[in-house]
Amino acid sequence: MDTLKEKFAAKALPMAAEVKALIKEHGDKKLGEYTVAQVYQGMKGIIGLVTETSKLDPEEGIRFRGYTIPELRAQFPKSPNGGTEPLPEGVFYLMLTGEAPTMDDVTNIANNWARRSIVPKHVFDTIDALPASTHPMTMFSIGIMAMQTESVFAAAYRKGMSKKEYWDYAYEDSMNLIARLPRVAAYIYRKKYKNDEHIEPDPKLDWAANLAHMMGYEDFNVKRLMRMYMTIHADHEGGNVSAHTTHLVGSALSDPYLSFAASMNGLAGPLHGLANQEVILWIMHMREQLGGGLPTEKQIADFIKKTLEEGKVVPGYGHAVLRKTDPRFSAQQDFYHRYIAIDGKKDDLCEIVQSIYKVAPPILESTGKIKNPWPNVDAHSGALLMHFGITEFDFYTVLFGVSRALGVLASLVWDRALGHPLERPSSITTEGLKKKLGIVTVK
Ligand code: CMX
Repeated sequence: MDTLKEKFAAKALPMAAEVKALIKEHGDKKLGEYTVAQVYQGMKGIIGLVTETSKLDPEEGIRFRGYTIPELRAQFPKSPNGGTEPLPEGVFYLMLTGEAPTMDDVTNIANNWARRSIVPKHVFDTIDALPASTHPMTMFSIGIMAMQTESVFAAAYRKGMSKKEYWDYAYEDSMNLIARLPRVAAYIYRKKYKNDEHIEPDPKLDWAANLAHMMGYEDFNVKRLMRMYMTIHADHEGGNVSAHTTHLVGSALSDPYLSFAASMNGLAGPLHGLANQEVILWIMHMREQLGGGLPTEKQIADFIKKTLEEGKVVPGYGHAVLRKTDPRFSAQQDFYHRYIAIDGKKDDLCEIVQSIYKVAPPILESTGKIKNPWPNVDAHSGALLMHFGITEFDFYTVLFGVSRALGVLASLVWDRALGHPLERPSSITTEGLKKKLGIVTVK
């Protein structure tokens, strides 16, 4: 058993017994009540899931096992080669074990993933069989599905594994999958945009830097950005579409490949992860209409109003839970000011992002219906990637997806260790709901 797995078992197995006892003793107690609006409008605010890896506070933003993003960036192990951003290996360690990692822990995971990172040829062949015009997220999801042939969870289930072993095989699949995703993502990138010319992984590089390398970017700042990007997108508690989907599909004992591929289909929606490509498209559209250059704040305000009048959403703004500026947005702003906007240098697109941040919130607030007028993670990420020459914006959600694997797969291993059963909430018809509330409709 590898050391990370041993550590996980030492934490999770006693906790599984504790949770069982908790349900036995307190199972009848109420956690809250919910309203008709919550039932119709996406179950927002209903506590219906247990997720150990992170918790989202509406005012403060995400905490990974208690650590905020600024704390992760300041305190967590960094690349010994002059790194200034946390290594995502450490964030995974934190989410899986609940403990802050040492540099040794991070190095062990990096080596472990490097050993597991070989992607079978048929995965590339499957991606190659798709039309060139296929969206990168579709390629990514199909690539993950093609890799499902490798599932040790599915193979062990077929042989008749005991419930007690579920977490062990879920761990193995999750580690293999995380190790292989950068290779699959980079393959899609190079196939689609770089003449199908591929770059072999460099086993000496950490997970995020290797992704940048395989995509063809050796600039230290791109590797630095990739480490931060892979850290901040990793998890956002359990109810968001990608995390919830992994949990839901996994609850049917679908293996981690099936569960994660399903979650990526959710991430590919424009109200979730695809918003990072939509933000760039929206800004490009605005600049096109204005004939290029840097738009004034008035022009940005007019474009936002026009977007709203046309019944469209302003991408990168709003959130189902957050009610303040997303700290993931602030981390990216900080990255821009720390590493790009220095010595009098500026980046046009990043400057536009800053101007939108000044102008958009009061306009969105004035609609009276948008609950959160502040930017989310997607409002900034594309502009930083564009700055470093990664201009293929329809690929951006794939990067989000590689990162999201860290959180949702750590959670999936926990789900199996804690013995979470099949998820199956009840639904009601509108007629049934009216009857329950004694509402009589006069026709
Ligand atoms: N622009 C325009 N209208 C918006 C809006 C925005 N950025 N955010 C919310 N609204 C609208 C909703 O569409 C809804 O309108 P209707 O009543 O006409 O249906 C109303 O305001 C109330 O919505 P809400 O309760 O504030 O927000 P939801 O929890 O329903 O939705 C979200 C949250 C993120 C889907 C929404 O804010 C949105 O569409 N934002 C733009 C897309 C985006 O950036 N998504 C990325 C989120 C982060 C991520 O997952 O990656």
